[in-house]
Amino acid sequence: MTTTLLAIGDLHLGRLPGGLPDDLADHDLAPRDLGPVAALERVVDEALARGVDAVLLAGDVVDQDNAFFEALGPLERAVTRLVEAGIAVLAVSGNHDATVLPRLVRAVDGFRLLGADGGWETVPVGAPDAGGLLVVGRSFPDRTAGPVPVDEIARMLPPGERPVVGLLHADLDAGPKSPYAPVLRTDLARAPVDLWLLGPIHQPSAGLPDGPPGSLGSVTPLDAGERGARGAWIVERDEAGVLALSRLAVAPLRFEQVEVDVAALVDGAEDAVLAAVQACASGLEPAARESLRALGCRVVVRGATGDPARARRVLDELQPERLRLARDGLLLFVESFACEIVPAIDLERLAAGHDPLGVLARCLQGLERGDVPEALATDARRLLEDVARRARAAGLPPCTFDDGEVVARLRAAGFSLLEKLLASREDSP
Ligand SMILES: [Mn+2]
Repeated sequence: MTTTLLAIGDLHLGRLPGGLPDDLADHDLAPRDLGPVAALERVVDEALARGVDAVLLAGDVVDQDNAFFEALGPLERAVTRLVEAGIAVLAVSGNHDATVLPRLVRAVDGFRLLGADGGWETVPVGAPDAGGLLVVGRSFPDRTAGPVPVDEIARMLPPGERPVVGLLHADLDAGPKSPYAPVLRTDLARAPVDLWLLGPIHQPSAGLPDGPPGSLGSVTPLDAGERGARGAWIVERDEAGVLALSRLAVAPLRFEQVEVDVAALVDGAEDAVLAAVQACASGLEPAARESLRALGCRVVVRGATGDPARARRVLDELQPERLRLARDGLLLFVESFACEIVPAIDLERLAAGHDPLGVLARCLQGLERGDVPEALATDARRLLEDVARRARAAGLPPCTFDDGEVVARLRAAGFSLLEKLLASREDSP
């Protein structure tokens, strides 16, 4: 006998995904078909098809505490189908659903919340001592929660050799003052738990049971910034009691980033963009492709050209509603463009000069090599974060900048300045 679990991270029922084209209806799709409700249906289909022993939900099942009614119908349907098939449904609440999830658990038969009072609670799954395992979890007692009492797990676990799976929504590696259940990964790794299934980080990072505790990630992307594979996870306990974790495709939507060379763009913009999007879709693993109904691509146009202004014009003139492909029930669309076109300039020659152009050219050469002066990177990051803060205050979606993004923006700004300096030099008598 062995035991199989299907686990999901942040689902956020009640939210519709952002970054979708507004002509979805022309392709017989609605935002709801591409969001958490559709992903949950797929989770149930997979759980039934695989005959798993339990479905585990790691918090933020519901987007907001006022989304009771949006969440009730889909959760009731899902839990009823699972429970009728003899599959246990175990959840912990997160910061988003700390008060609504206990109400939903009371309203839906067979739905079980672990550690509703903030204490650890254990549930055996499968036959004890015959291929089963133990799930230990703890919910957010309220919208905020103090540090996770990891040490208590060792004290309350019953003695036995079954593997232990931990289910938790917590602020990973945050300082002790975080109001969202802060916990250190190193402390989680030391606990007598063989595998942690964690929310709320939407970027999935779950890995091998022996590796550092990682996040399950969002089940399906909630905005265009959530790129790459999302989905559910399968936990299998083998005869020897060893746990293995693998991905399970359930997301109806995926966002990716593709690149188009500026030369191809100038030759035939629409064809070049659609070819890149199509190649992205073809490159997906068949298993990842199977649950998908839409794939949205951010198209980055990159490369050097003698006439950057013309290339930018070509890009501006593209009509997004024409950039769609529908193939075998999968809609491919362009979500946004990023322009990283640079002028074809002999940087080496300019860098030999001692004028401002030379200084700028040397700086750009450094950026190309990945050699970024610390002070420049710090200043750029501070400015970008300031812009992001103001955008957030204006109601725009949050954005973050990794090191690569900071360098890309510095590079774009540098080339744009270089272009202007060159143009002004040509203009001067
Ligand atoms: Mn979340």
